[in-house]
Amino acid sequence: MKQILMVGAGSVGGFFGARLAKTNPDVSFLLRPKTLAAVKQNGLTIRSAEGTFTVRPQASADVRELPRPDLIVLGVKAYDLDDVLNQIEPVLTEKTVILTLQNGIDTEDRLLSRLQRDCVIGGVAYIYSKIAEPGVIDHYKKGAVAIGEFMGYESERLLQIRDIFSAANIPCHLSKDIRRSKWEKMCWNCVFNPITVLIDDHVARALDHPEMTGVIRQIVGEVTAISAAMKVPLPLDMPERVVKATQEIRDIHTSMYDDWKAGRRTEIDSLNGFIVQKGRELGIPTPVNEALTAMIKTMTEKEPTGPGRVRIEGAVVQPVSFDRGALAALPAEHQLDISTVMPGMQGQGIRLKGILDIPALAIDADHVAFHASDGKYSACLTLQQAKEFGVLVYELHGAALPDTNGGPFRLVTPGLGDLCANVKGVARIEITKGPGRDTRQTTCPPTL
Ligand SMILES: Nc1nc2c(c(=O)[nH]1)N[C@H]1C(S)=C(S)[C@@H](COP(=O)(O)O)O[C@H]1N2
Ligand SMILES: [Mo]
Repeated sequence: MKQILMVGAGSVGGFFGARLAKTNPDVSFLLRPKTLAAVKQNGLTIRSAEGTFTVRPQASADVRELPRPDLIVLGVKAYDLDDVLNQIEPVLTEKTVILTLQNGIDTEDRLLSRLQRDCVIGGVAYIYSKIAEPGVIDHYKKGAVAIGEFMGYESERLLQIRDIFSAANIPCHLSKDIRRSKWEKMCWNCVFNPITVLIDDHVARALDHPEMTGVIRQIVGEVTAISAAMKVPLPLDMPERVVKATQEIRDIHTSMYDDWKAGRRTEIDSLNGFIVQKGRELGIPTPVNEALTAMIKTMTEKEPTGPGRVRIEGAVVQPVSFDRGALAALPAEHQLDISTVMPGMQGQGIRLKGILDIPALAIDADHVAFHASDGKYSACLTLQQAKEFGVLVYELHGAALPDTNGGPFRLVTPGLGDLCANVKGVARIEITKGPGRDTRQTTCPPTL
């Protein structure tokens, strides 16, 4: 096993990969374009109390440009697995070994079922590190791995991987039951990842609150019920073990916390969400994990945006957004058959009164500006004019208003006379105090 390919240079892949590359010239990296550019320019840097260093390994966004690997180490998020498999497929041979270091339980099974070959070594990473910026990892605590064959024996290839890690001074424990090691870490992850996000604080804050003890017990109880049903029984005192293991890393946050703060997607679907999904399949109730999954997803998933939505923002207590379905669901009294104002057009509009009354407006808000999605065109009316005359057209012949007609949302103001405002492709409705932006020109007054 000579050539090693590290996939990803995040908090896990970056740290272990750099440590390996420091002493081993045969380590190369498969990276995403943004990270690749940073690593090509400045190398990959680990900042750590144990010593800061930079390596300049071979790296590419295309695996075919790198030496064909004997060992592939996956240090990417569980949700990137399918993507990564597509990328590495071209260089896989009968002998390539894949070591997985990601969180979650089903990575290895997904790999095996897709590749149909005994090529996977299970791994667990114990580390506390963060991406400071692309190509720069801050390392705070730990930095060890446990690896194991799923059948439990000490194979030749397992010992070779152990030697590779040992040569790089990375503590590498050989696990006789790697599935169990993964489930043990899963217990910890399912407790502290979501809780650190919900309390917006480090793990000790949760650990020290007396009422959390029961919650921790329930979360771990559900996780161990699932693991037992999946033939990995864990000890009865697992909740106490989780608490005990946390006492020595009291000050840390978690990867979910860091992902949330950095605006990245979290691994909730592979952690608590996985427990919930398996619980459904197996008929085992997992109410606490279900609540955590729902809350984390609601908190961390971005409000949907994009061409099919219009958002009311600015001087409002809380911005709101709508898609076509939400507009169609508003009360009939606000709906308008647009053939009544635009003869010959079979379509549907919503009176602005119906949507401007939904958000709580700032007390002294008095104007509203309608911005086109290209950011170039906008019209501003007083709130009163908008409520009296404004209509947002959102449907033509029962389908979304096409772009060619100024869709998906077009402001018209029938009856407003010379002041008429007409904006194609409205994406933002901005409530303002005093007149807002208006780019209309008098040389070609809008029609209607
Ligand atoms: N987003 C956007 N909306 C707009 C404009 C524009 O340039 N951008 N021009 C306005 C003017 S001056 C006219 S006459 C009408 C033209 O609409 P039409 O392209 O459907 O004929 O759109 C109005 N709304
Ligand atoms: Mo116009």
